[in-house]
Amino acid sequence: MHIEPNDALLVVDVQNDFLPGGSLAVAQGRRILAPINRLMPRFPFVAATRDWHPPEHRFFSRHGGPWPDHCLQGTRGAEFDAELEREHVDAIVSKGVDPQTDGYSGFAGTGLEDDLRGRGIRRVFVCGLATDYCVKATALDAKRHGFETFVIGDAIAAVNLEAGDEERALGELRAAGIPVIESDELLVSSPSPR
Ligand code: VGL
Ligand code: ZN
Repeated sequence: MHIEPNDALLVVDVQNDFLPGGSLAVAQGRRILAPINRLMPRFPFVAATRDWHPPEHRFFSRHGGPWPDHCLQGTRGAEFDAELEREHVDAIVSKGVDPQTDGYSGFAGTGLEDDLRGRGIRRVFVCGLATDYCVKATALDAKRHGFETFVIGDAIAAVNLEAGDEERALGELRAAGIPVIESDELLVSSPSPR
């Protein structure tokens, strides 16, 4: 599968709090860094989302929600992982800013859809964290908005709050017409980096 001029890579929430040592760590999170760093320079457009919560966020457990405090605006936990090669990120999309809504999707309350349309993007490839929340929500929204959408299976990892969440999320994606591909399918057959 070739990477084409109207393709975008969406890198979801590769932030310290979602990686080992962070407040909402995804156990296998670091395995996604190498494939993401290989993919980014090959894509004509790369957007990185970041979870960017205010302290009063309703989804924090101290306000009755399911999550420990994470990705608080301006904190170290909200910074991108140091290994993520930032020079290949063209746009940063802050999400989860509204304290009343979960903010899982990179399209919720952001300018991402308009930005992609303005650039003539037709296909969207989603990678990052976490498979069962923000990757899933972002990919489902991309598809709903009419983009041909793929998820990159070796460049995502799940929280797995409940056993089986990862498999269920992948099943939902496939049922929505979103294929789960491997990074090598894109890397091996696509022409030179930009
Ligand atoms: C996420 C739980 C809460 C994610 C964000 O990035 O998948 N998960 N906030
Ligand atoms: Zn969050």
